[in-house]
Amino acid sequence: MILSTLAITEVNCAPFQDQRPGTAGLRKKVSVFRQPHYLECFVQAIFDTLKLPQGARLVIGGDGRYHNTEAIQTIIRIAAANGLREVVVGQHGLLSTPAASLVIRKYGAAAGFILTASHNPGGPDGDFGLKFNSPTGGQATEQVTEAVFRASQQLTGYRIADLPPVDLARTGHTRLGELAIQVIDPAADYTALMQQLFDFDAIRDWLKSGHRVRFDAMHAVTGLYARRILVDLLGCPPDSILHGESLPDFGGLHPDPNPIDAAGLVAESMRADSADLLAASDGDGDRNMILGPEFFLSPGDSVAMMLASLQQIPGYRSGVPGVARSMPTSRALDVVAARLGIPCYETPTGWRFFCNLLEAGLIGLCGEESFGTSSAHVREKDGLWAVLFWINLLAARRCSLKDIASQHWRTYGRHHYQRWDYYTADTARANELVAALRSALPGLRGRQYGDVRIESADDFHYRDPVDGSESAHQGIRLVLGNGSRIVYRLSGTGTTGATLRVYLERHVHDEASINSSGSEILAPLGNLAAELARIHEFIGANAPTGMI
Ligand code: G16
Repeated sequence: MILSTLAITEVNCAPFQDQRPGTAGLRKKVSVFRQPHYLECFVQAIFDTLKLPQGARLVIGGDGRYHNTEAIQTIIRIAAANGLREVVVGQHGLLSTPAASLVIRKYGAAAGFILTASHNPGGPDGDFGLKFNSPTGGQATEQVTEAVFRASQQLTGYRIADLPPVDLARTGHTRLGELAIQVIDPAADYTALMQQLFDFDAIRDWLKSGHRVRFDAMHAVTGLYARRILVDLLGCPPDSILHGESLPDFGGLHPDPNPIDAAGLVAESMRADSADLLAASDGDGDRNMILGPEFFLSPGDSVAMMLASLQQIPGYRSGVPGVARSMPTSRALDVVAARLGIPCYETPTGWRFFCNLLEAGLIGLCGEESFGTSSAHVREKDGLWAVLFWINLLAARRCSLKDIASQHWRTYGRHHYQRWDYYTADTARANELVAALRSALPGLRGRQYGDVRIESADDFHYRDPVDGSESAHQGIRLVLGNGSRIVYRLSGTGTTGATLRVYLERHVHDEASINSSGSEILAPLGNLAAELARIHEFIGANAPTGMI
């Protein structure tokens, strides 16, 4: 159908008051996003804020969750009504978050819309989400997302073009009047980049010599990427991929790659016939969990060990100028960076805080406790990239994951690490708990608990070294004298209630402590953390609702 001009309708409606983006975009129940005008208003608030040039190019893709394709059609119509003239969209509406970041950069887009609620459950009763990225491929900054929120509160309506649905099933170029649409293969650019970064020949040889990989795509977006890379190019048998079909409700799974939600994979890793590397990714493909036979690699260790091993990976042989981790992430990375004599930046939780550092060339590797790791190859965290890094490293080192970790700990000491989560439906009480803890900070400094002294207690405040922007109240941290640390913050990704996250860490050096279980080493610290924050008193919890 050829349209000569776009017919645009101005729709008047009342603003929504709950469109403040969280840690990574706006996440709500599907039913909230499906309310009349809800998505439209949020998208209009983004365009009002970004003020993109007329004729600009937009990238759109999502993790395939329920409501993905309908929302894409709506966004295309609003984009057209707001002057955009080129849209690049993944086939079937799919783009993993890291692939979207790459495509935004490669196609010189003015912005990207990524439709995902990440690891949150999908389906009609699940969650939906939308985040928008800048031309760098990185997530919008906190300043921009706050400006969008303010715009959303003042909105009086939105503009929408009268367009027929775009055929997302076939790749290629089409035009709808003045709007040019390109439907792309979601995996092509990403696969080509992975071939440049990693030694595919060495991996193929390693696999041919009998080593095995098992990848759980959790019925989310990475199935198609994993098939293309692991099966088609590297020669893994097709049954190496578990839950490979992308489904709108993720097959009822909770697509969160952690030992609780990917318990099946953990069980496989404990079997005598375990694969050499087992891994999982999340809804939108930006998270990763890495396991070996009878071995779980904690995310903080993973990024530290990557830094220590860069020389083994073709794309990283020239090293990195610096590294970064989010504040609650284990300080294992700091220890390796110090040994290498490069800076290690500490940022607030949220991948967007790494983006300025990456863009300015200050860092080349970064990671988070929440199963996120990546490098300067894109501006998002990247699940499959991390999996390929580890496969490449195993192929280069020709030893087990456990052996690599043991050697690392003998060299740098081990950071035992756990996160204890406390969910409550009562958000107000969770906020009161944090406020009370914040006011107690001055009194906590210097206090002695048994043989441990609280050396410092503060509320993390970040000043971006690139643009000087400030972010306050980014988590409460207590640094203790025996190499321990406790961090508290409220999750920014949930859609109901509140989750208090308590991050526990202890750096140990002696052989016996290195080989002890994290639970044993960290239990006293977790109990002290609960006591100091008066968790039972505020939210009635006697024990964490989840431990990772
Ligand atoms: C998002 C951000 C991550 C962040 C995580 C924290 O992850 O992209 O950078 O570490 O949230 O989650 P919470 O606020 O719940 O602790 P994702 O994978 O959900 O986009």
